[in-house]
Amino acid sequence: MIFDTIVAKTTANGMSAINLIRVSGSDSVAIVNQIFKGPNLNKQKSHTISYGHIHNNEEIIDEVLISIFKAPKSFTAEDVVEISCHGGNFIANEIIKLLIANGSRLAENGEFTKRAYLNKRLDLTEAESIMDMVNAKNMNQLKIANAQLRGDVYNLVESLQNQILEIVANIEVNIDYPEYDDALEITNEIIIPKTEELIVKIDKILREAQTGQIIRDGIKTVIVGKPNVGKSSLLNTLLKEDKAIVTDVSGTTRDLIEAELNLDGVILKLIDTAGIRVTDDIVERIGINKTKKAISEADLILLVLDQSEILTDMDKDLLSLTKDKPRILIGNKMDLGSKLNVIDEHVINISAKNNVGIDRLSSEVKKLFIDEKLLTSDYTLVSNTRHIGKLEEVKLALNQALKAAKDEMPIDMVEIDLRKAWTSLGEITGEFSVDDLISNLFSKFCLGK
Ligand SMILES: Nc1nc2c(ncn2[C@@H]2O[C@H](COP(=O)(O)OP(=O)(O)OP(=O)(O)O)[C@@H](O)[C@H]2O)c(=O)[nH]1
Ligand SMILES: [Mg+2]
Repeated sequence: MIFDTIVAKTTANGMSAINLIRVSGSDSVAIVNQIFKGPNLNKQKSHTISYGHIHNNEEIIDEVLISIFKAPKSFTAEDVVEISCHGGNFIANEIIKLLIANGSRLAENGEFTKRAYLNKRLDLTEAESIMDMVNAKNMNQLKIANAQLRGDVYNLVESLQNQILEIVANIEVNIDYPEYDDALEITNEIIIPKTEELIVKIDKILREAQTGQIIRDGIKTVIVGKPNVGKSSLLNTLLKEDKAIVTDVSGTTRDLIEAELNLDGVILKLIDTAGIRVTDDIVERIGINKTKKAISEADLILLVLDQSEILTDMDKDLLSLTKDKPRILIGNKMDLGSKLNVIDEHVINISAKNNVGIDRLSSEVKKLFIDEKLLTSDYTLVSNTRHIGKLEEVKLALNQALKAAKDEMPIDMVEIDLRKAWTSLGEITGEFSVDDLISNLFSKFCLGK
């Protein structure tokens, strides 16, 4: 595909030693050459670097290095020129202005990656993984992003698509070429076990995706409890910093306090909340409402109780408010004794103030959310919410195909649902056109000879 030539600064704004400006499109080399004093760029080979200066006909703007990547061996699969200039926004902006004046246009957000996709250099999952790589904050996140960039999700989806295609192709051949007796006559009896097998596979991928998603996006963890029980102290101890104000006055925390914690490669998105109680204070009441909303949106609740007191009505309310959520009960202030009366749920005893028992809490969180086997394996983890949503659609369509087959519906009715499953899979990678399906389909058979 031929597109116009686009330009953007690829490094972040602000002060730095170097900036990188990327130009992509069939005119990129010629455009840069017009504002470059140095070797003639039009004559340079691909994957070479040239030294020289960018000028505006009157002044030298900067001393630069120019890297040339000729199509298709470039990030976008088009001719790409990268200008390494000096840092600071002024120089980069001047160079970009010159590039625009000479025939390129400012790229939109993500447009280089979009071109890589449109030029079939990357599939959608690989394109999406680039953002995940940039955002990665630990090794596990990076591992997932790398696997996706390597094409692991693509391969997984393609293999599922092929299994469906085989059935669909066979059905089509049965219908269109009844005289072609080399092709297996597909019946509902054959479709049922094949579809069941696919559903089992997708279920497994979806189960593993939960871990993938947690590694990618973190666990939204809300610390709740009655006032003064030590919620903010727990936040601070977990973070190893004095993030939240701690006092012995009930109602110290009024607003939500958010922080991120890396727990051995698993991100906890921690939220400290206002202690819940009945109050006339308007600010505190708003805080308490926010706490309730945070509870409803949480992946995990850390419900803090006070070991030094017996269970109060407020504790009981909180126990019932959070009963349908994944939660961990924490008995804080264990240094002050254990008066907490029986709860028939496991309570982890800690002292937030004295940093005791925090390891036990960490391992409980991991036990609840992380399948250790998955963390250490190289298994492809589907982790992107969009991919998971599409896989749910695939599962639904396959279940409909299975039901139709079991109800002994005509085979072309079953095929409709199978095609739907195939298309939803294709939407994950961006390869879902019916034309592709048809040409794939017939390439599997040596028909028309
Ligand atoms: N003895 C003891 N005191 C603690 C412990 N953890 C917290 N405290 C004390 O309990 C008091 C309240 O602590 P906070 O962390 O502010 O409690 P909170 O739950 O955030 O309170 P609100 O924000 O008012 O809802 C402070 O005086 C802390 O020093 C502990 O493990 N042992
Ligand atoms: Mg607090």
